[in-house]
Amino acid sequence: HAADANRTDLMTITRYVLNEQTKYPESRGDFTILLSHIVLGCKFVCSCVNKAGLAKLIGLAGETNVQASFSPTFIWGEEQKKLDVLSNEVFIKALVSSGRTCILVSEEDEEATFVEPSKRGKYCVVFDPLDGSSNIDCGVSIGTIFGIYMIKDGDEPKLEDVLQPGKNMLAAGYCMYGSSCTLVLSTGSGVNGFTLDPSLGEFILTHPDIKIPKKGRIYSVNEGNAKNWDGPTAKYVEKCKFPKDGSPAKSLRYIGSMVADVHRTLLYGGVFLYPADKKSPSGKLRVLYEVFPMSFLMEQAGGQSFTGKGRALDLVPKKIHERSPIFLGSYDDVEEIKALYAAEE
Ligand code: AHM
Ligand code: MG
Repeated sequence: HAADANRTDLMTITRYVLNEQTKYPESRGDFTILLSHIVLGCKFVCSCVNKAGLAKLIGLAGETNVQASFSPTFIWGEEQKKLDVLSNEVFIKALVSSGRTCILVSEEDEEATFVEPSKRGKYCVVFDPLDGSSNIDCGVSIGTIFGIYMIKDGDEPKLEDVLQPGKNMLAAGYCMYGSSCTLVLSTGSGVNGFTLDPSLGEFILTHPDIKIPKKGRIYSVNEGNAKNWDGPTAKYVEKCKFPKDGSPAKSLRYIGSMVADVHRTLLYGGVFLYPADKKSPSGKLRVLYEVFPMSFLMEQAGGQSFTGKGRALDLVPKKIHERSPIFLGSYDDVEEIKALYAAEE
């Protein structure tokens, strides 16, 4: 019986990735090791996020015990925002100690980290350790986003190795710290979702082969910026609310955490947009560790991702913290946005 089999035959994320690797006979398990270090970072952050609200209470009562069980830099209580700094440190240390990385780019660090030769491997990891930080204090979902590139064996790592188009990524994913902790991953052959079983401390495959609906009924955007939008964005959102072709109006959902907004878009369909506006002509979201990984996942799930000019994964970033406008989601919905931008030219 399938249900019984599931209970005793657990498909953990490590087992899943090991299976995937058997497709590559030359593989030495390096990717599996790298991923297990990313997973460790996600589990740590998840555990902190789950305690963040409580920590504030305990912090007021007396901080000493709480601090002892965590890194001393984790200042509970007064400064919960420290969570993003702590998350960054945990990821950097886990990635360096994996022995499989050479360049790390984090949203938290102005400069890229070049791993010292004795700990060097061939993977470059770009990541946002804790995205949606304005949502921490009120307990709303936040997440970690990551993308992985590889340098050629034996090459000396240089910044250009991470200034590559998103289509060259080997893998991308995010972990959402929400009502449950969900890790969504693509290694270039589809998208799979894993949920943390806290009693096991393992991510278990719960959403195999995620495909985004071809068309959706939800649009997701910060409408507070509407007065500064360009023509095509304004027209598209107008169309969502007042469709002229007899189709039903779309619902609006906007959390303000990219991971949560994209996760819902992936599962339910629809579009997520962070367009350019007059005040921020390049939008807000960062190419390397926000736009690229999410675009990679969208395409792998059968959706699309567009910048207002072209395919998002074709962008070639010039700087590690570059920004880009982004429109991603269901294939047909993004197609409509593309048509509006094409008509503008
Ligand atoms: P952050 O890196 O400061 O957390 O900002 C990124 C977040 C994304 O998660 C989200 O999509 C976006 O900012 C929301 O921005 P806004 O508040 O302008 O709507
Ligand atoms: Mg961010």
